[in-house]
Amino acid sequence: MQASKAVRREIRNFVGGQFVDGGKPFDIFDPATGEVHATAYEADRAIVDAAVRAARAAVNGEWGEMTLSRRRTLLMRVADRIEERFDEFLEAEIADTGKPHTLAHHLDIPRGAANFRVFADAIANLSTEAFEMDTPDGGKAINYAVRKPLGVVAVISPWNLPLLLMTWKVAPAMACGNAVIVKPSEETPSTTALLGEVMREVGMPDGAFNVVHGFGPDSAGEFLTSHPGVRAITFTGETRTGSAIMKAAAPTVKALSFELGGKNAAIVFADADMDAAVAGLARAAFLNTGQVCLAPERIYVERPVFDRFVAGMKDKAEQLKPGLPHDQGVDLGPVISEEHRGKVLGYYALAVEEGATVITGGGVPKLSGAAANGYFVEPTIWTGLSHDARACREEIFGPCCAIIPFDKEEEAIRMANDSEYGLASSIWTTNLSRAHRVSKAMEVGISWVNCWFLRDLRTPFGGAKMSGVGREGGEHSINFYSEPTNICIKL
Ligand code: NAD
Ligand code: 6OD
Repeated sequence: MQASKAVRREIRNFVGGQFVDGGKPFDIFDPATGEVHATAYEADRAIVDAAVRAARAAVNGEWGEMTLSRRRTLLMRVADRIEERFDEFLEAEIADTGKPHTLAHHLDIPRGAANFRVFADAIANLSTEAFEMDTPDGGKAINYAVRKPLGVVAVISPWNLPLLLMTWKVAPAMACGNAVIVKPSEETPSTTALLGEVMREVGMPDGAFNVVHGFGPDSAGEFLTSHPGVRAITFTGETRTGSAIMKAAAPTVKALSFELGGKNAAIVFADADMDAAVAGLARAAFLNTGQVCLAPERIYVERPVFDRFVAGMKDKAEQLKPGLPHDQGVDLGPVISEEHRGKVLGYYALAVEEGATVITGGGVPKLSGAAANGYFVEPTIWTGLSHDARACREEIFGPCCAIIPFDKEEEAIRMANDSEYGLASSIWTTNLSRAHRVSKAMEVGISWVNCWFLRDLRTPFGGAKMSGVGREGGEHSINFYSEPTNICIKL
């Protein structure tokens, strides 16, 4: 599935182990150039219905009856095959997102493979509970639980880390024996389509993995999330989309796991290793052009080191080189779309209206050649914003951050927690007691200390408040994608 300028990639729905014809074509843009590089086909209700039927048949058929060891072997083969076709996945991800080659090479594609290995292992190594009990007649009974898949699981994924975030849900769902139907983001369908090819190549039973393409409301997303044949929805995306999905899922009472938006805070104490804090938080704020749900868009810095920290961040931001994904030294890609660039630039203007001092950036970089029409924005740093400004409260999802001084630990904690979101925080200090105390006080799902986005896939991952519902990772994923049946045997 090589992209080329002459031949546009065709991305069809994948149902019951086959790429099927049908659906309305729509364009997929390369954000680094603004050019159309592929055509995808929007699944209508009939295609979504067929996907649900195929998934149900898989659960009731070969896939549902398969031994755990065979299931694990197949999932390991999926991981192997992603690695064998590494360059194709890499180029597909780059074409859809415009992200730098080095980033996709080191993060997105390896994590796609790792997700399958981790959950193939997790499902084999988890026990279920057992209790021996006394019975009223003076005898005994034994209770034990067996895990069963939920059935048909819908996976709705976003555009920022397409393969990574989609496989983060698909792998545990399939490890538990569910059949999945993925609806990837309409902006980034290519690596999900490639995964369909991989599923066929490894001999995955038909219907265990399906893909429907399209949009959210009145399209494949809504048809899937409101479908009575779907038992569970696992979703990553914006909080307001999560809210719409929750409504669609309510009439048929589906299980839900939601990883939603964030407005993450970082706190830098004066005793922190300042070089490490600057390097770590510049990476956190600007990686993937700020389009990481965990990125700190608010950084609270203890006043004695404020100026030094701001100067360090400015330096790092100005060293970033925007450009085409394969160009030498490029480490800043575009944002995902013209529309998203408009939103980010709108916040750049708003921050100024709200009284920000622009330390660096604030606009669009001047690029030449093919990148001139790409959706680039400058990495941007603000000071002087009130913690209450909209630019400090609303998720922007671009390469930007506000840096705000504080004097007391309690003040930093209060400002960090003063948000409707609660996804992640990043605390920088060399004082171990403070690291623990402040991390524990954060109203978030994940708090990193002297690091950011350091992931052990066995740990709980998810958001507090409006950043999510539930936890995934390791046994937390297995617990969501399976349900125990208790068996009570009177002895
Ligand atoms: P989005 O919510 O716009 O879209 C996500 C997916 O939902 C897409 O596939 C989209 O087509 C689908 N969708 C949209 N409306 C729908 C509807 N009514 N019914 C069913 N499906 C629908 O999100 P996005 O713009 O793709 O991604 C960016 C957002 O995702 C940011 O808010 C970011 O914080 C969040 N995010 C969160 C995490 C996390 O782990 N918490 C991870 C990555 C991204
Ligand atoms: O690393 C992960 O498992 C994960 N879910 C990361 C989310 C990143 C958000 O953009």
